[in-house]
Amino acid sequence: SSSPPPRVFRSKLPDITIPDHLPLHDYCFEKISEFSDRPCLIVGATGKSYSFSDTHLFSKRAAATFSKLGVKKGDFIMILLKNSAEFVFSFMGSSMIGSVATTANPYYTAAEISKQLKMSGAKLVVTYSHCVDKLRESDVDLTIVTVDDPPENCLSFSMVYDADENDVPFVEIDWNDAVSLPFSSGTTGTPKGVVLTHKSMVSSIAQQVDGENPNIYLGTNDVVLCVLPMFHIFSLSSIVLISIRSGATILLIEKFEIETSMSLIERHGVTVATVVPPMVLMMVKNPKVADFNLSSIRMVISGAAPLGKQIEEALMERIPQAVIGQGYGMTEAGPVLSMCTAFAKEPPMPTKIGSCGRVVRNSELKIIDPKTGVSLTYNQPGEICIRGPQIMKGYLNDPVATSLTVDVEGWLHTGDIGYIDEEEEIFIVDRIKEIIKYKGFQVAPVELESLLLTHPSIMEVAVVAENDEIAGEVPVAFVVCSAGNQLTQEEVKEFIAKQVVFYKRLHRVYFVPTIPKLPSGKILKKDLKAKLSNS
Ligand code: AYL
Repeated sequence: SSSPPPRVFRSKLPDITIPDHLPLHDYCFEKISEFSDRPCLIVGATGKSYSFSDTHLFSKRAAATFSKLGVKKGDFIMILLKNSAEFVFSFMGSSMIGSVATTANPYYTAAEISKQLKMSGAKLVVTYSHCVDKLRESDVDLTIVTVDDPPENCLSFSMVYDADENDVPFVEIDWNDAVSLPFSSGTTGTPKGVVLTHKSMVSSIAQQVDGENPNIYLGTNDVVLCVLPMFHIFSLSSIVLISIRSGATILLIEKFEIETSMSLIERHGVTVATVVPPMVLMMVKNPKVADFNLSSIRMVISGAAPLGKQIEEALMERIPQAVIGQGYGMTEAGPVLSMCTAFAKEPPMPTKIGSCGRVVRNSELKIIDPKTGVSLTYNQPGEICIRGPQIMKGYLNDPVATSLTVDVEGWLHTGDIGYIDEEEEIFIVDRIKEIIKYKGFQVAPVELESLLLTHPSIMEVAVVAENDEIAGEVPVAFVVCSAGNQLTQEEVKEFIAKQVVFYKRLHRVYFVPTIPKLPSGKILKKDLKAKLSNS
C-alpha cells in the first residue's frame, strides 16, 4: 500500500552535522589554514586583494580596536558601509568580541538611520565621512569611525591596521547569543531588528555549503561576485560568509553598473554570480553584455524576488555553460529556506524553471492553509512555514511581533504563498504579507503610510505594490485629501522622497474620494491593487 502524502517536507539531501560549538567567526575561519594565502577579498575598484590570513588578522585587529573603544559583549555596533573589505573586518571583528552588528544602507536618510540607531541602541558606527552629518542628526551619543578621512571628533578606521591582534579580549560566546541584527518588516508593520544568533547564522551557512554533498558546492577555485549589498542578509550570508567558510574568493563591487561589473567578471574570472532578478534583466537586455567574455561563470544564484521564466531562459541562452537557479530566503529565516539543488556537488539534482529549489537540510518545511492552519500536501498552495536551527531568535524587544511570526511550536510563518510539487520543488506564487519588493529591497507600506499621514492635507492613505517590469514592484499610494485641501501627485511624491531612501519613493499617487475598508478598519488592499492597470 502507498504511504500517505507528506505534510512536512525535508531535504532530499541527507542531513549534516552542524558544528554547534563554534561562534560564527570561528566557524567561518575554521578551515583557513588550508587556504590562508589564497585571496579572500578582491576590491573590484582598486584590484587590491586580501588573503584569508590578512582577512582573519584584520578582523582580529578590528575586534581589538572596537574593544578598546569600549564595545563589550552584547553591545551593538552599526555598520553603515557599501561592499568593502572594511565591512568584512568590522562584521567579523564584532562577532569576535561578542557584540552584535546591525547593518544599514549608507543611502538611508538621517531619519531612517536614526530609527535603527535608537531601536538597536548602537553606540559605535563604522561609516564614511559623508554620512557623519546624517548620524549627528539623531541625538544619540556615538563613537564614529570612518573608513576615509575622519571629520572632527571622529576616528579613523586606519587605527585598525595598527592595532595589536593579541589585544582581543577573551569573551565566552553562547550559541544563542546574537551576532547580527538586520532589519526587516517581516509579515507586518514597520522594520524591526531581527535577532540572528551564532546558532542561526552558522546553521544557515552549514545548510548551504557544508557536508559531503553541499547544497551549494564552492571551492578554493571559485570567484564569487559580490555586488549585492552586504548590509542585506542575502549577500552577507549567501555570498560573503559562505565563501569565507569554503575558501572561495569574493569579488567586491560597490554598485551594479552593467559594463563595469561585466568587465570585472571577465577580468577576475568570476565563477559564481549571485544576483537579484533586475540584474538578470539587465544582463539579458543590455546589448553591451555581448562584448564581454562571461564563459567563466558556472553558476548563477538568483534570489530575494521572483525570477521570471522568460528572463531565466534568456539568461540561459546568454551564458549556456552556467547552471541557473534560485534561492529563497527571508531575513527572519536566517535567511535561506530553499535552494536550487542543481548547485550541489553530486549527483546533480536538476530543478525546473521557476522553482526556488528544495528545502535546505536539517529543517522542516510545511505549507498550511492560511485560514485554517491545516498543513497541505503536494501541489496545494498555502503559506510556507519553516522550522530549524537557522531561524531568528525573534524581533528585538518585540515579543508580540515575534509571536505573530514564530508560533509556539517553533514554525516561522513566512507570509509567502507557495506549493511543493511531487519532486519536492518549491514554487512561490503569491504573498499574503504587505511588504513591497523593489529590486529585492523591502518597502514597508506602513512606514510610508505613517509618513503620508503626517502631511496636513492628507486624511487617509493606502500604499500598495504596483507591478513593474524592471523593479518587479514599485510602491504607489492611494490618497484621500482632507476637506478643502488639494495636492498634486508631485507634491506627494516629493514629500516622501525627501524622507526616505531612493527605493522607497512613491512611483505614482492616485487621488481617491475614499479608501475601501472592512468595518474593522482593515484596508482592502486587494481591491486597490485590482484598480491598477498593470497588476
Ligand atoms: P527579505 N522568489 C520569490 N520571492 C522571494 C525569493 C524568491 N527566490 N526570495 C525571497 N523572496 C521574497 O527578508 C519572499 O517574499 O530577504 C520572502 O519572504 O528582504 C521575502 O522576499 C524576504 O525578503 C538566499 C536567497 C537570502 C534569498 C535570500 C533572500 C533574502 C531576502 C538568501 O540565498
